[in-house]
Amino acid sequence: MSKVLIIGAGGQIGSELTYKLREIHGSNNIVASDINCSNLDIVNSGCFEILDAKDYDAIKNCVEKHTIDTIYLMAAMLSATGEKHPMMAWDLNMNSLFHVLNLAKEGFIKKVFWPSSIAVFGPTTPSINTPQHTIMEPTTVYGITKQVGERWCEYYHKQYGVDVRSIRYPGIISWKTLPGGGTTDYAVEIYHKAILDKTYECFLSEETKLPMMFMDDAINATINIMQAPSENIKIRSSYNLAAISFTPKEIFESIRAQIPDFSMTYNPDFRQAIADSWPKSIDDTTARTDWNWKHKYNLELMTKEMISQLEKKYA
Ligand code: AKB
Repeated sequence: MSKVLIIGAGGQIGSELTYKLREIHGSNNIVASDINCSNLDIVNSGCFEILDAKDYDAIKNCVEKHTIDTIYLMAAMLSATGEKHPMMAWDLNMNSLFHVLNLAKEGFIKKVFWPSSIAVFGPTTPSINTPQHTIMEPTTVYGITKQVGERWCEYYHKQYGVDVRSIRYPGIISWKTLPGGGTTDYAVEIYHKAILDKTYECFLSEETKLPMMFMDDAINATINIMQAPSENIKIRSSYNLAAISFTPKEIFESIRAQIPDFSMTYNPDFRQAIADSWPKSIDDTTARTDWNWKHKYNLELMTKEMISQLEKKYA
């Protein structure tokens, strides 16, 4: 039985991955970790360790203590926060990746999942149906760390046989844990505000189309790529992954179909330039062919699920 360490288990995707992997493999086989964690569900529903993703020795000790063979490295500084703290973003995003890749190279662990992002693309990338292989000139620090990280993942696979697997996540929408510091965060905040205040001021302009995905699809993709036979994983940098693309106006309209008195205003800030540099839609044919990726949620289904879950949460 595989023993898994999740680094960054308190975050938006890390927390849901922890719940799902504990459900599949049993709580005893999943060690959740984070630098701090206010999510008591994660801390109390199985083994939890305080762990700084920048500290190689601390990760190695944790791997040895729990005889870990697989790491999901979910800790990262996202696009908007990264622009405010460029060197901290570089330090966290790159060093954590090197630590985990080196543990695999040195034989301490067998398998690694590391998320990349649509942020690897930039203003010179074809923005509609962005291909798997294309121009990549990211303009954010976060995007640069993800692009460089992809190159290192491929290098460690080719040179040292490291079994590392990766997905370029679009914006992820979920109701359990809030995202922090991303450009796509508006598409989560909007649902909370629609229910709590019936009004939302959006930090992107109304026609800014971005690739997005509901959390359940993102978690399925993550688990599926990790379960796929190694020979099916032909791309060892990172796979394009797509589900839905929409603008702030379109998500607003999908919410208003269910909450008729919801209103929205637009006040774009520095995150507009980041969003403008990213693709509007992604071609993920390679992931669909290589490891059978399929998404389930469209905008309407996702909005129904978000509103129904948040209405229960805030009742
Ligand atoms: C962000 O907005 O920075 C992230 C991402 C697209 O990787 N959600």
